[in-house]
Amino acid sequence: MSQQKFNQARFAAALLRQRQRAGLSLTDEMTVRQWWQALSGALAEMLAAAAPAKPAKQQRHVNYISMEFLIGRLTGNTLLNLGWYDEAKAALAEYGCDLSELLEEEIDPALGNGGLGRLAACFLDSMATVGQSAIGYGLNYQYGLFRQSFDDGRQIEAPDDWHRESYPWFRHNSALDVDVGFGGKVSKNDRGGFVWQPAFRIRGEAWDLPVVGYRNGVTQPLRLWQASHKHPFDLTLFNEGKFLQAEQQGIAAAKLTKVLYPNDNHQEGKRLRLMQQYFQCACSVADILRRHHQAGRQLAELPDYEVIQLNDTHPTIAIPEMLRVLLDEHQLAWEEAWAITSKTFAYTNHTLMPEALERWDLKLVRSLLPRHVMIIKEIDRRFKKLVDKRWPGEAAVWEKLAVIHDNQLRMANLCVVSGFAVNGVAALHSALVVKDLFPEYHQLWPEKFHNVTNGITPRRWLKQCNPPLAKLIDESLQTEWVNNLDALKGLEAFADDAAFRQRYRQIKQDNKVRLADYIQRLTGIVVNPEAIFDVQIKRLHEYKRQHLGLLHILSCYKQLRENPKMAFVPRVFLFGAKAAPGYYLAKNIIHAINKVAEKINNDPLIGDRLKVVFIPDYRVTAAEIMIPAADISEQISTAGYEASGTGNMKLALNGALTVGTLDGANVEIAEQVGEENIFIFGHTVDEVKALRKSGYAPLKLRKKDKHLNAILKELENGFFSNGDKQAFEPLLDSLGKGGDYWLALADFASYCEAQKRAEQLYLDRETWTKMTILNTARCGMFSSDRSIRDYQQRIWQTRPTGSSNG
Ligand code: 26Q
Repeated sequence: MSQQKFNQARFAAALLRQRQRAGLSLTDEMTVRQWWQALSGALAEMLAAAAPAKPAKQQRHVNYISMEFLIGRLTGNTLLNLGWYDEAKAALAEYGCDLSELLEEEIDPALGNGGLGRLAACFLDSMATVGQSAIGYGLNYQYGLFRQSFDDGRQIEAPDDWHRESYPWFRHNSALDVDVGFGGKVSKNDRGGFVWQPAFRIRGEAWDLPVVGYRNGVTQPLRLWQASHKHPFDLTLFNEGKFLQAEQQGIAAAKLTKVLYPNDNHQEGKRLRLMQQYFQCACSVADILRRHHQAGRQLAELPDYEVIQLNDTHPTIAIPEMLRVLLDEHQLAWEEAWAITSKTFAYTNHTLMPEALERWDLKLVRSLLPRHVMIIKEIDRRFKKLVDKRWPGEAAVWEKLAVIHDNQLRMANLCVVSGFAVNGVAALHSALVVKDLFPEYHQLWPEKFHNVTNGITPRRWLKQCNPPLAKLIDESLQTEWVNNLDALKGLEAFADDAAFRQRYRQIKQDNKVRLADYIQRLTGIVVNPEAIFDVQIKRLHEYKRQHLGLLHILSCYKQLRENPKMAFVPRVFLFGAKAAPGYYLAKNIIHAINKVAEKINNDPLIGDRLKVVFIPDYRVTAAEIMIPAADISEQISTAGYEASGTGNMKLALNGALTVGTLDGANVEIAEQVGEENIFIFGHTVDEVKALRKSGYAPLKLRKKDKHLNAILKELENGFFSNGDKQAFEPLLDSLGKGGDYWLALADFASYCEAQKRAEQLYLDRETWTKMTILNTARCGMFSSDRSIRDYQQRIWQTRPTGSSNG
């Protein structure tokens, strides 16, 4: 398909309709926000009228199920992908409206926690762009990820009511409503089959957002399910005079999609979360089968036409749900139902951390989903036969591989056993998935395991967030690169061109000034745009080691105080991070960074040589301002724990140099940009394992290293906390008697050394600029278009034959 042309007359008519619907006939009385509403509503209307894309021949349709889609602002991005930006700008100017001002009105739909949710959004953009027919299935939370503010440096959470009721991009299609059962019991029917009689039902409403491909005429849906009740109001109760109770069933049902759980890489076995998972899966499976039937196809053909990609284990329950529908509603035999299911599902793993691997209490699952537990037991029973044959008499192997163990349901195991493909999200991570997480499964089914290295959409993460750099690339390459990111290779030749370097450097500088303004408006802190902008933006987690960053800052500060005349390249350390509200230690780290920042920023002896800024409420929109302005990208997780990372890719693409460990996709970034254009430090995965095995003792290390000891002392003795010696106790304990599990102290010296190297190089402006240009030029492989093509080749387009089990 080709690009849809902007039709001025249709646009004007749609805009007028939107305004009339909102009762806004007088344009000069409209607020900027109302203009944003009208514009977005008009565009949504025009897109809804467009014909849906048909899958290319021989292409399986992708159903991407994810509990999170961190889409960010939609209006500007959609205009950019449509190629209508300039036309819309001109059309609005006639009403005296400034498009960019209007786009700032959009609130960020924060329907995700971090990397996994943002990846899902990048993938939707890329699937539409490369012509992969797809639908995203998620949940329409009323409250997205909490809003963050600080009180005396401590994180405060507030609900994120993003006003989904009036979000102009939504289209509710009531023809797609689904009813989802919960609880109740299972009985037998007269044909010997099982019948589930749920105790109650909740209605799922389909709320669609359009996903627009880059200038190719493709629009496909992100379908977000929203819970409601069939009869939100009980008229019998109302007529009996029980006015309050009459509304209860509606309120109870709507609770289900009230709020996104704010945990990242940590599972909590909450009943409501499980209900969310099942609700989403049941709605999505019903929708997939509805489309399949509507197309006049047979059930047995399902895997020929559809693939269901599970974004981590959160939607695993879709597997037994598919089996239940096939067995109980379509009366298929187990073998038939299993053959279909096990050729349809594929699973992406995003973490190796034990606390993030989902396990559910079997009793809890049974109380909500009695029939599903029966089905899972049958899967497990049949699978056990296979394991017994392969490892006769080895109880320990079965203990590891069983889907149900110790009255717990292990979601990852269920995915591996029931799906036709499993993939990790970076080369190193995928290798560890095989080696450390699923070695026996790999022996059973080596062909199931794949790597697909993550990617990011260059539409949002370069063209939209960094227009001056995009323009420079346009002018230099004279070719469309944003949907062919390998073309950036052509920039290598310009790295030796002094005039080009000057322009590239100036763009970075302008972006830094823009960020400095933003910081001042937001926090009142004045930063020096000539300083190195050192950026660590990601969820707050011990394994990501924001506290290692903090130790380095403390080290710089101490050295500067002891030796005020020392040669020191001015630095601004920027953080953006939310901690899960129940993650006590993570919140203590935020507090520590903020208190240290306060002291340093107000120290007259330091001036603007050192500043520390913790940007509150980090989210997609903040990332879009910070990333283009970064000089240094902090990717300093303990090796083996960051599955991939995607911020690392966004920053490198925008010309920040990485200071990082050999973890996740950093390894591949180093390969691409070259060892000489990145600052690698710290223990490797194997060294981490060896160090722990040999009995790592952080307290000994601290004793030996006087400087390290001194900076930790200053955290202990109240120097940064108005004399409060307990303020950072949780953090200090974790680094001391807690054993420093994440090896912050073990990597400290090598980290400081890498920082020193970076700093020295920064002084050599021409070399530094050259390195940053080479980073941009060599990041082509991190386009999510490439990731999607890898999924197509390695996973989605294969025709799995035969079932793997039972
Ligand atoms: C699970 C159960 C109950 C409640 C919450 C959760 C939950 C929610 C979110 C568990 C994990 C997450 C998010 C994980 C995540 O974002 N992982 C990141 O995924 C990125 C995309 O692949 C990687 O780049 C990151 O390395 C990885 O940490």
